[in-house]
Amino acid sequence: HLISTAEEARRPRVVTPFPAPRIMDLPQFQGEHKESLYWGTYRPHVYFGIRARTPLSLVAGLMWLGVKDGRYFIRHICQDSDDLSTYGWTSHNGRDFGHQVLVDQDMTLATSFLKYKEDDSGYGGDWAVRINVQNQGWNDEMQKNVHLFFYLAEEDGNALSLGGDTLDIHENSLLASGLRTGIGEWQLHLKSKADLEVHYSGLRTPHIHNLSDLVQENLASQLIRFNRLQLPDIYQSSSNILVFQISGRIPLETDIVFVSGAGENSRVEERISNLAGVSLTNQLNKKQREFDVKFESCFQLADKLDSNSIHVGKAAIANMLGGIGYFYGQSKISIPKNSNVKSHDDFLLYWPAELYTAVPSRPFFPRGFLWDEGFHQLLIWRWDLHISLDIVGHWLDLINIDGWIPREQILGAEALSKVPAEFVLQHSSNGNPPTLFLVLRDLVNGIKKNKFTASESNDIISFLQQAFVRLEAWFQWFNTTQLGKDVGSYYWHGRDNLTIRELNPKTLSSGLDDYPHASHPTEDERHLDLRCWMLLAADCMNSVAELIWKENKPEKDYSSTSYLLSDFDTLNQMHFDHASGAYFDFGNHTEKVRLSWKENMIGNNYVNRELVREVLERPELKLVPHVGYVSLFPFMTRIIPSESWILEKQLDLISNRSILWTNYGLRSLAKTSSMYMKRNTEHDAPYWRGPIWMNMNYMILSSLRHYSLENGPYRDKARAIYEELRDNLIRNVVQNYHQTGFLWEQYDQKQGKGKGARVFTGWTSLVLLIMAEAYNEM
Ligand code: 6A9
Repeated sequence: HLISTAEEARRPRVVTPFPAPRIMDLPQFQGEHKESLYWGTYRPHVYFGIRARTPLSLVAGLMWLGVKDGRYFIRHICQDSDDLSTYGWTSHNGRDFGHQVLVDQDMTLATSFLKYKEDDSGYGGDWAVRINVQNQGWNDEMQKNVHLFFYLAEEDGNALSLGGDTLDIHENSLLASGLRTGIGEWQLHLKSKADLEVHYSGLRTPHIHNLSDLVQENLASQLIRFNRLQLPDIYQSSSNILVFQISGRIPLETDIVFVSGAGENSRVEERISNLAGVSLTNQLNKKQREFDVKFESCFQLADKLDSNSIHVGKAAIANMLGGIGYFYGQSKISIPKNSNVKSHDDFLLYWPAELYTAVPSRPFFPRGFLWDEGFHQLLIWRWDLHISLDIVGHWLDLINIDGWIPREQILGAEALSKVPAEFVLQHSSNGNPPTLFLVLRDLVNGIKKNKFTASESNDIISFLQQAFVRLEAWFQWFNTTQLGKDVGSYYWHGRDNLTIRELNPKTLSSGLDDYPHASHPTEDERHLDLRCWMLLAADCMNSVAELIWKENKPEKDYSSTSYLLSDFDTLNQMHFDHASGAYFDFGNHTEKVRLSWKENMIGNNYVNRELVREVLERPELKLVPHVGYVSLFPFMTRIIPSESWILEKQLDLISNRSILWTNYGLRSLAKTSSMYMKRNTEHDAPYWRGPIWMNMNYMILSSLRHYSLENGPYRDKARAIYEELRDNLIRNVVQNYHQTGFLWEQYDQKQGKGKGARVFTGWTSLVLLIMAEAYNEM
């Protein structure tokens, strides 16, 4: 995997891997660890899907026919427009068990997943899926039957064999079989007590990302020709896709069992019956109890919270783990400016890469996002350290020779099919907050405080030793490309300084998209959030170095950077505004901007009208007076000494209802800001200009908790605010969940209503850590 020198010479730097041993090649990620994570529900973009953590896998998935207003619809890929009233994992352990409930109109489907390895099993073991369908007071004849479609598809094109020409599952439960390198012979069986009809369709195509269309076309042509809603029972020669239509009357339950290593004398019959019927019920029940016990031992909520909240807490961790995906493919990278790269396309391809990662939202953003992932891991490491290390390792292996990691990972055709063209290309000038350091800092502190077993500590240390050069490169990337003019100043590079259509040019790389920085991007800017992220990074590098190198600390010294960035006086000189008691960005700025309609004419002919920005005053270099999440970064980073009057000022800003405080959490931008709830363009509604976001509230809450435990004059004040903010956040998310069936991307600051993407089970799930009062320690 290390590329040869000749190849390196031809390869543009931006798509050249960082030249160091991969983290995923560490022994801790091989052997039993790797095998134990082979099969899983790693296809978060579909309602239910299974694949292996290998580039070209045998994949499985479920579709069903939903009925709405007397019409049928294929349900398969998580789509908001399907309008399910709720869906998501109610339990999932990230490894061998999960239970999901989906409500589609009057129909409730439950999908359970169980994995089991026996001595006779092939690599990765066997698995079972239980599908249970219930109706809640249906009234329509059509709804008494349900049509499920369970499919298998070979991404590498291998042919799949059909169990028999006519599928009578009461005679013979075998649906399909095949052969795969690694796992040997395998078989798929259907076991059910219900009276089911099974039909099939075998297809051959390399494109498996539009399976819903294939099934829909198949069904439609049958409906037209024979007036029946049933797959044609046709098997194209060497089909690599098999779809089984399982139809029956509701209520209905069916088990689907996959056994690998299914050669002779491998006790296939016995293994299948162990994974179906009563025996499966027993195993699922046992796993469910284990999940509940582990949940309590990890988060200890039983004495703290009511059952409504605990229910949401469970959904949070279950969806975080159940949302973990495995992706494989090549990112598309825009050709860097000032490079002499020649390419036929307008992009370059990153090297083919695997990514095992959690995702922010199954229907909206079912792929990896760099800074989201750091927040996800704050939950995951507390549940399963080795899953977390595996995920962070995959991300750090994506670093290129310049120390850059693409922010959004769109790997493979399935992932690509979910992204509008204009968002696909990744720009190598753009960063994204290095939140993975939040996780690493937790792990280092956890070792210091003996939170881990000896073998876990060893794994973390060897991980960090292998990761260190990559982390250095990552740090260096920020510390060179994102530098500001003054010593110790940084700004997010790449803001558009030519645009006339934005009220305030966006800063997508910061992760806070439209949160207002200076009105006129220049090199004089100093961004408070990035400065604080750099402090976190330097501080973390320093403690990692101390932990893993002991006396032999390498030459590069992070303590001086960390010292410089945590210096209170310097911070105040560069960013503190005495008049308001707030911390601000610095830059070329005016408050006097507005959007107004401009009519475009050619001669006397009206062409169109557009919203453009008017600047009514010459911008000047000064502090940029927006109070909001960015101004709280020094507070979040705990640079402010606990006895300083400035701490009291921060507490006042936080708790002031006319500024940041609401009954549902803290606003992203103060009510008093000139950009508060302002649209950025005709089409861009306010996003980080008012609504409440959980990731930032979690960070602020962590610091409130910190100051409530430190000695100092404002300790009690911090405590009171902490308790109230925590209550507000939990109450509102729990209430929204019970009202709407979902966790949301953000919450509206006026009524607390969920906004943006639903089924946003990424950082909104941090509400569980807030329930558990599990925060980052420094
Ligand atoms: C748009 C449209 C189906 C925006 O949670 C992921 C990111 C965050 O990292 C970022 O901080 N979200 C936040 O401001 C969502 C980003 C979606 C961008 C891609 C594609 C697809 O529509």
